[in-house]
Amino acid sequence: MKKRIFSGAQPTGQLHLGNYLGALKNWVALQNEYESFFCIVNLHAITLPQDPQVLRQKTLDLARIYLAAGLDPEVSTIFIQSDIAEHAELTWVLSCSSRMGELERMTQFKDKGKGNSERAGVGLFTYPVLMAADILLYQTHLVPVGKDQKQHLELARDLAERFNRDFGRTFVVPDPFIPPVGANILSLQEPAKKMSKSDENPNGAIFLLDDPDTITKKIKRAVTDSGTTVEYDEARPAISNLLTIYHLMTGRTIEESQAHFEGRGYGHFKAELAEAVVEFLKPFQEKAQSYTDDELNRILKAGAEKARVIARETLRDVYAKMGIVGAV
Ligand code: ATP
Ligand code: LTN
Repeated sequence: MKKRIFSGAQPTGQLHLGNYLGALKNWVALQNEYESFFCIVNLHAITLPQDPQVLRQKTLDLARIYLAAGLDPEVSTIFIQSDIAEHAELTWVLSCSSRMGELERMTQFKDKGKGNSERAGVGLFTYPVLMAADILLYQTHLVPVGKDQKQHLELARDLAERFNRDFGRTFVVPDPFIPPVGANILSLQEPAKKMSKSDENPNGAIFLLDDPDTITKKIKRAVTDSGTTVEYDEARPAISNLLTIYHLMTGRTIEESQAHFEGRGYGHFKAELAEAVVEFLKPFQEKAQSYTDDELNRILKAGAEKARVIARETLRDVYAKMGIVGAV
């Protein structure tokens, strides 16, 4: 039997190169080797306020991005989180065994709640429990994510182990898959932070659907460290980040890339990097335009039907083990 992978992204903002290089690229690379589930996590999206009209549109747009990135609906199960009610149900169960202290330690809650727990939404606080439910429902072995999700994955493992200890073996304990390169693409404007779709400054991120002009401008404006050589050096995060992107876009190793730019300045490097990103995104953008809403809805419906069978089976087992029985 193939092992399972599960991952997801939120239908908020626009997906950027960080999301692609840290997550989607690996989903595509792993999809054939594993039994694969990729979810559009719209219930996570509402942990911050969303415009209903926009959320509806972004949900379908994210399916477009998944397919354009190379997820194959014949191979992978692609679905919308809210189509499977079991995600919300298992969240309740797991929240009863989660501790306030362990959720308070989650750095994303501290960041997104802006350190003000008096005003932060409860959904933002329990967000990692919903994420654990997503993963554990499908008896997932491996979860390909970017580095920022590592702590959430540890919580999912702890909750699985706790439940297995208290009620007998029920959940597979999932492992994270965090790529050695690309798991933490940095903002082009503030290289101390990760590239993020919720960043107030849109110049910090290259969005997957940005046009060539915008991409070129953003790269030209990207901050660089003091120094002039195009070299990978942890003490120079800005240029190292750009070089990492170049490496991942072109397939040239970091060493080959350094050799290629030896004796040339930042200006030359940035022009070639912009060209590489534009070339890389062109076929992706063409593919993203090619799906009709009907096609997407058909794929998502078929995905939900497959996912539901497994989610039901897991939740039934959970309830049975806990003595939760209904009258019907
Ligand atoms: P953002 O901070 O950009 O709003 P998010 O983490 O809330 O992003 P999701 O769409 O849920 O956004 O993330 C999808 C995937 O992208 C996750 O696996 C996450 O770890 C990964 N990811 C997000 N930002 C980066 C980044 N800068 N570098 C690498 N991977 C990233
Ligand atoms: N929290 C994740 C998105 C997410 C996810 C998941 C990722 C929700 N459920 C399950 C992997 C597995 C984020 O990237 N912001």
